[in-house]
This record gives sequence, C-alpha cells and structure tokens, in this order.
Amino acid sequence: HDETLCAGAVVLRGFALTNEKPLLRAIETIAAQAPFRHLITPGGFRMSVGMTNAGPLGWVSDRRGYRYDAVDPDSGKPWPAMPDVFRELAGAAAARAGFSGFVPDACLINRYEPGTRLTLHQDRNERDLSQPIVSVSLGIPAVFLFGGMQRTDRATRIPLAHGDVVAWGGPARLRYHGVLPLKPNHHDVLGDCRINLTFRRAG
Ligand code: MD3
Ligand code: FE
Repeated sequence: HDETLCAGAVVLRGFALTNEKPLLRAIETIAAQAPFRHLITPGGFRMSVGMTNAGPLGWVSDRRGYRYDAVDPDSGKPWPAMPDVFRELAGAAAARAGFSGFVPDACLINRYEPGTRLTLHQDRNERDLSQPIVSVSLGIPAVFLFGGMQRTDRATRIPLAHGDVVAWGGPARLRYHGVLPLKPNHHDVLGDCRINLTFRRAG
C-alpha cells in the first residue's frame, strides 16, 4: 500500500522488490566501472557515505562545491549508462505517486555501512525544481529524517526497508532531509550495507 507522508511525498512500500535481482546486478556493473568513493565536501570533510553515479549526469562534491558533471572525476570518463531497469522503475514509481512523465538523467548511488549517516540538507542543485526525486532503498534498513523548509524545523523519522521507494516532489521537493547513523545490521542479499538510488532530473 502507498503512504502519503505529506503533500508531495509518497512511500511505495516494497515497490522495488519485483526488480530486486536486475537492480542489484546493474549496481554491480556500474560500481565495476565507477567504484564507490568518499567525496570531500566544500568544507573539507570526507563524506561517510560512499557514492557513485549512473546516467548522463552525476552528482559530485569537492572543495569547489557541489555540482552535476557528465564525467567521473576519478576516471575522466563519462558515468556508466543509466540501466533501463533503473529508468523504468523510477518512471513507474513517480507516475504512481502522481508525477507523470518523469525521465531521470542522473542516478546517484549512495552506499551506507553501519555508523554512516547523511546530515540534514536540501537537494537544490537541479535545474528544474518542479521535477520530483525518486529514491530506492536496498539492503539493511535506515531511519530517514524528513524535516521542513528550514534546517531547524522539527524532523519526522521514517523507517525505510529493502525495496521501499519514495517519490518527493511539489511542496516536498525542497524540504530538509537526512539519514540517521545506520545501526549495525545484516541483510541476506546485500551484506552489511544499505544502498540508496536517488533519481533526479538534474539538467
Ligand atoms: C526529500 N539521499 O542523496 S534519498 C541524497 O537515503 C539523499 O541516501 C538519502 O538525500 C539516502 O541527496 C535520501 C530520499 C530523498 C532524496 C531527495 C529528497 C528525500 C528527499 C528531496 C526532497 C525531500
Ligand atoms: Fe538529499
């Protein structure tokens, strides 16, 4: 069943489970071409989340700032292609949540290990903020923090498990969000990690 968290944010529990194996195979193929790495924030901190990308644009961070780039800075090559199974899953989830015609051009792949967290932030590097974001959770569960339009607004906690998909758009698009430090845990398929796919229309 679908859960509306607030206007513009819909959780589709288990929506990715039917494509679990193709998704995991595709992630392995991407990571073989563009390995997970720990980016440096503009402030000089190493992110605890490991990241890579697929699609025409990839999200990167370094001392100069956050941006989307067609090229993997580690290899100098374009990011791996966006697998059809990724694009189709993201489009179907967005449509079901009420955002028809979503065609992502960027998939950021985040890898969390126990202890890893993502501090509260907004996603605002994308050109067209009327486009939604779709996220797919795989592996060990996490607690997602969903805040308001200001960093200091009280955040609600949303548990996200293997196969859960969330679509965020409209009035939810610029809300602050983050992920609490992952608890030590084990997932039968992914091992001791969580992988999150974040689909965006960036360009
Ligand atoms: C709510 N990733 O990469 S995805 C990120 O689980 C990021 O890896 C988290 O936040 C993760 O930027 C959360 C869910 C998400 C993504 C974008 C949002 C939630 C959002 C934008 C607006 C509101
Ligand atoms: Fe985000």
